[in-house]
Amino acid sequence: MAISRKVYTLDEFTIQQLRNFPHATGELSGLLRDIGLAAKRVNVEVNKAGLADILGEAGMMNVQGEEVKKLDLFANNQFTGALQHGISCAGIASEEWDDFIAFEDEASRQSKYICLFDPLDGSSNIDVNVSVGTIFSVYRRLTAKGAVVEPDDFLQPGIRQVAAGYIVYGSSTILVYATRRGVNGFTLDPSIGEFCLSHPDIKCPAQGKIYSVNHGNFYRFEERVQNFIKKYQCNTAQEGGPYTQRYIGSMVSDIHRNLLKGGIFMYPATTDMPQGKLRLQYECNPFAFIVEVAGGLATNGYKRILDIAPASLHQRSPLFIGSSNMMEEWEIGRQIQQ
Ligand code: P6P
Repeated sequence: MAISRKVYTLDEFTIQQLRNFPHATGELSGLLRDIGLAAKRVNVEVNKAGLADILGEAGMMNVQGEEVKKLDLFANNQFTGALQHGISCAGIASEEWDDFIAFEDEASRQSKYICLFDPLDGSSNIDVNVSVGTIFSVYRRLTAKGAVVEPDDFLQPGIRQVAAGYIVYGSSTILVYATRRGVNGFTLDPSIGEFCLSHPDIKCPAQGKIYSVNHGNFYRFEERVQNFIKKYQCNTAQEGGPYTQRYIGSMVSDIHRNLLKGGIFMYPATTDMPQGKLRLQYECNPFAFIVEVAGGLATNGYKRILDIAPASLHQRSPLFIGSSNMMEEWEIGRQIQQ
């Protein structure tokens, strides 16, 4: 009797992918399983945050100079712990930790991957029930297997990512990850506690009607950015408009929406943050990898995000990311205004 089982769990899907790579060791499947486990634990706390004493500030500042929320700490510990207890990761770097952490046990030192993550992005939205998320990147280590990882392992350009993904803890909880073979989304089924394939082979529409930017920064943007935004505010149907502005202050949700529906997300440099606000290693690179695999584009306004050589772990970058046609219009607009 043929077993016609259409629904794949995350584990089943990643193991199926192994069949396409006879020499694969299954380490990446293991690492993604560990991330999925931590995400399930964080999801429980995020969804009851209003009830448990896990809301509010933890009474400390992180390396970014930001107020740390109790859920930030919880999420950071869950992802660090799940990857450390697994055997598929040699070390991690987190937006919440000052420096990278090497896993020095023998099994972890034998792993060929490292992971960087923002454990809970948008956490300032938690107390008001706006969706928040986790963002992660996976790289092959540069140092030899068996050795303890070193700083350069964590300062690779985004083009060297093996995989990247995010989790949105929202109306439902979805884990989206990309390898060079494609982008796939898995929605958490609470009845079985498994992430199940719900968005196979995600492609970013080449054109969209959505632009996402914090208009409160408008007069702190460069003039060419202001002109580009005005175009979206004025365009008629004949010029590809009318456009709609959508921005909820949680990039995981903003970019997830634009990835599925088409659109452009911008966090440009401002006069008070000339390097931009978003972190290159923890936010810009993972999303740039995901969106490019899905057919979109991502730049810092001048250069492809994935080609930037990181100089420091917590380096910031301006970010323009989304539908290829809209990004190319931006590039053309930039060149005309130069
Ligand atoms: P602003 C959240 O803190 C975050 O890092 C992103 O998730 C979000 O897109 C951005 O900052 C919001 O920043 O300055 O518009 O509040």
